[in-house]
Amino acid sequence: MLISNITLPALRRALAGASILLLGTALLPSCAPPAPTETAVPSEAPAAEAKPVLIFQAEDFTGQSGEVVTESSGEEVTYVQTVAAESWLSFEVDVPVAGRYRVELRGNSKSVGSTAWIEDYTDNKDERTYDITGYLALQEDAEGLAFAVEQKDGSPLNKGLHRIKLHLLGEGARVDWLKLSLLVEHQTTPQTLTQEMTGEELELVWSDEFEGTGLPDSTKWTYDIGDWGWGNKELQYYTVGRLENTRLEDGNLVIEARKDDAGHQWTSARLTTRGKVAFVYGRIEFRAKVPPLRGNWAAGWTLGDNYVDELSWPYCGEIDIMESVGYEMDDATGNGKAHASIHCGAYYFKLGNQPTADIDVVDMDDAYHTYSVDWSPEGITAQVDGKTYFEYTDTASELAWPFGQAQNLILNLAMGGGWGGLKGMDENMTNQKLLIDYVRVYQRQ
Ligand SMILES: [Ca+2]
Ligand SMILES: [Ca+2]
Repeated sequence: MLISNITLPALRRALAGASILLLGTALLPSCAPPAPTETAVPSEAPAAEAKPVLIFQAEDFTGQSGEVVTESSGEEVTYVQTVAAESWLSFEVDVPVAGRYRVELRGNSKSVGSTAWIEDYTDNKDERTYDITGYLALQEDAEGLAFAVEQKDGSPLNKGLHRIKLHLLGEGARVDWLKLSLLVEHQTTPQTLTQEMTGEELELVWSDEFEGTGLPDSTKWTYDIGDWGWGNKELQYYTVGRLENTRLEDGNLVIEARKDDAGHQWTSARLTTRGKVAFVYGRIEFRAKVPPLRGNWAAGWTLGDNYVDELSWPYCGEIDIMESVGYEMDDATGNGKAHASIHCGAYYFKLGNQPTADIDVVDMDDAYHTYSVDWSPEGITAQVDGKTYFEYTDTASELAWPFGQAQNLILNLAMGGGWGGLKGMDENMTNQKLLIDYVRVYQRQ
């Protein structure tokens, strides 16, 4: 559900008191961003007048690093210009509604190749760095002060106070304003299926066989939207309900990544059961063909239903049933590796100790293989074609075992990013397909 029942005046009242917060796109008629492409709009987008929109004038920053100067142009634009090659401006953002936001930045730079990115929760207790935009390019403009708006979609923001830093990389970066606008309100999940895992006999409790044509079953799946980088500086824009990126075909779910598509470097799709159904325990398995070529990152995994924004992770739990990166696959034979991992508060990358394992898989791209986890109150194991190669059994504490809580299933094909793009991108790669024959969830009685 979205906030279609909240009027602008009601929002203004709700937001009154935030000193540097203005509301309403009508404030900026001359610098509206280009109309979003059809793919950039979630199908359940609220009416424009109902969206919370937060605008921060750059000159209203609450903190800074590096030398910055506030200037005005002849067009009555007041902006901040950096002097050092690396600077940041900080702001306090009081987010009224949890959800996925569009981030827009109006600026330019004296130098070529300048970029900006936004760090969220700069005061977090874990000393983590939460990148919620990936790189926003600042267009070079040596003299003219022709400001341009760059945008990223889908940044996750929980309701409440966020201390953020706008990082500016490059000499002479200029910023007029920063705008956050709600794309999709955070969805809760109405149904949780809790599986018995006490016996040996498998009983099917939920599945999608991906029969038929058109878009996948909307009673089972929703979509994550955007190109905010997903915490990994990934390249793709995840579209919502767009057949080019997600469709049923020949008994499979096809997730297709497409290069130079719809105004984006890459488009692709990320399907989730969030908003439909979540799971506690079970044997979760899917049968798939996984694409080759350097630069892709295919995954079937779970994310805790408690996830709202990056601060939720890894405490909400994550179970990676199968991950594959294209650079590990032999393009000629399709022989590659499947990885299984879990992430939780006690074990994750920042601590350098996340439990993980991999196994060689023959002909991953042309032959179907079955990837599964067996998740019970005693632990989690992972299999390829029934062969167990990963085991996790630390259930001693909430930090080590958030897996008594509901998880959503996610299927996606990413491009680039910290792992997928570790060895660069195959320049000849254009379209990539992850084919999934079915997803099934069983209990054991
Ligand atoms: Ca300004
Ligand atoms: Ca099928």
